[in-house]
Amino acid sequence: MPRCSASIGIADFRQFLFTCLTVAPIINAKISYNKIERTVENDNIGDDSDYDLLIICPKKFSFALRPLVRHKIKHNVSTNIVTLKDIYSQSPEGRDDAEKVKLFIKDAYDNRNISYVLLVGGKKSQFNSWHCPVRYVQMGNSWETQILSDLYFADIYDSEGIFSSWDSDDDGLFGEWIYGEQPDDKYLDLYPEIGIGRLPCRNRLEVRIMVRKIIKYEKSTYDKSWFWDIVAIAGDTYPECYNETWVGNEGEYYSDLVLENMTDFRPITYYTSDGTLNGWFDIYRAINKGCGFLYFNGHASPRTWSTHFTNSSNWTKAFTVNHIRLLHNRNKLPICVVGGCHTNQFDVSIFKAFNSLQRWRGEATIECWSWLMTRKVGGGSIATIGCTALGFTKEDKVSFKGGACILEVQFFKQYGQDNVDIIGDTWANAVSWYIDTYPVDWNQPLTNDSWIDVQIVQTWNLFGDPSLKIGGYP
Ligand SMILES: [Ca+2]
Ligand SMILES: [Ca+2]
Ligand SMILES: [Ca+2]
Repeated sequence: MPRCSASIGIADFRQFLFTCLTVAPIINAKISYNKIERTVENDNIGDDSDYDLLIICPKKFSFALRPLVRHKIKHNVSTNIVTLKDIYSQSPEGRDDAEKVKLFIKDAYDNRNISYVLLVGGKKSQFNSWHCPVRYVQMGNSWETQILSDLYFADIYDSEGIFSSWDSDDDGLFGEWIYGEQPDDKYLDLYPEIGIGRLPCRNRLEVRIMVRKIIKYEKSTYDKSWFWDIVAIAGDTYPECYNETWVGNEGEYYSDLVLENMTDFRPITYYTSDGTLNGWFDIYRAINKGCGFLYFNGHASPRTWSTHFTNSSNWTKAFTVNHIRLLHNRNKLPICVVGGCHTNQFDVSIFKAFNSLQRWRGEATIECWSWLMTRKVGGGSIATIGCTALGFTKEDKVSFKGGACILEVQFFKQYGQDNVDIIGDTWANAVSWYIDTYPVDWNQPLTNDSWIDVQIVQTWNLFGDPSLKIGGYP
């Protein structure tokens, strides 16, 4: 049972009305901008210079990103913005826009030695087209036929040094592997060569919000006392009353592992087992106090997160997009890692309210849970990592080993124990560790364990700047 909670929470239609009525006033009331300088600097790197961070965006967003470029350069992260129009003219051999982008990233990796790529662009408003290309992989199962994967853009080469197209049968469909069958596309490398993050912005306003948040975070977070707090929110993810092998409070078990790896931090737990987690209000209060890290382990949909009380079919009161809109932790912004399905499913749309199944699944929302958390004005997070699709755990595997939870724990180990403090590296190292530890058998005859391991890394998306210095600059 993947960690999905589509049926929980407040009625979607109520949310539709709520968002229509409130989202615009909230934005207007709380944001104020420094006037953007009209002097356009030449941000572009010389013809043969190396650089660290490649920002890919449509032309309409490039001006709003210039303050971020200047900030990055000031902190010795050499940065280059390239517009999609330029990419399409320079990588015409790609079979579709996403492959053109990936080939351009490959070229920048080969010739400019880049370490990070930031994709800026999500859906065009609520419509079914994109500001910046996405890759859907065809990992079909009974819930969803295809899933969004930004790992595609980061896995440039396979182990033989050959371009990793994720389309081994060359039919223009990528990462094809229907659950329960043999894969059509085999031997995807999956190891990222670079750190990748996306800001799925739908308009210039969201670009400006994120540029402002990132600059402020990197400039003002260093050595602040609130940064040294880590908040973990969990319960009994899989109640034993449903299955006798689901012993104990799984969410709390993995949260404890996370906290053990964050030895320099003050642990703050909200657990159902000790009565500290009952519902959204506990979470709302905890986030508003400000913390450096925020970890959820439970069940979710694109618009809600919840978990179970110990060995109970009852849910905690869901923490939904409506509650995120009310957060006011201001500049005390955590790195947020979410255990649960679909929180990073950024192809949601309010128009999905017309489809009862999509509405039930929580896809009828203006923006997904994790993107709202990240782009929230006046609070929320600075970066959010979670699943774009179903988030499978060891409970879904015949081997009863691995799963998304242990990948999440590894992210915290990479930072807390191994001091990997650029978030794109922390993300990439965790993904690589997972594939090392649970190697994919592309010819697995009997179980779907390898299918699950592939999906786990493919869906694990970072919303945020991959070159973000966790904890800010001194
Ligand atoms: Ca294919
Ligand atoms: Ca690779
Ligand atoms: Ca359990």
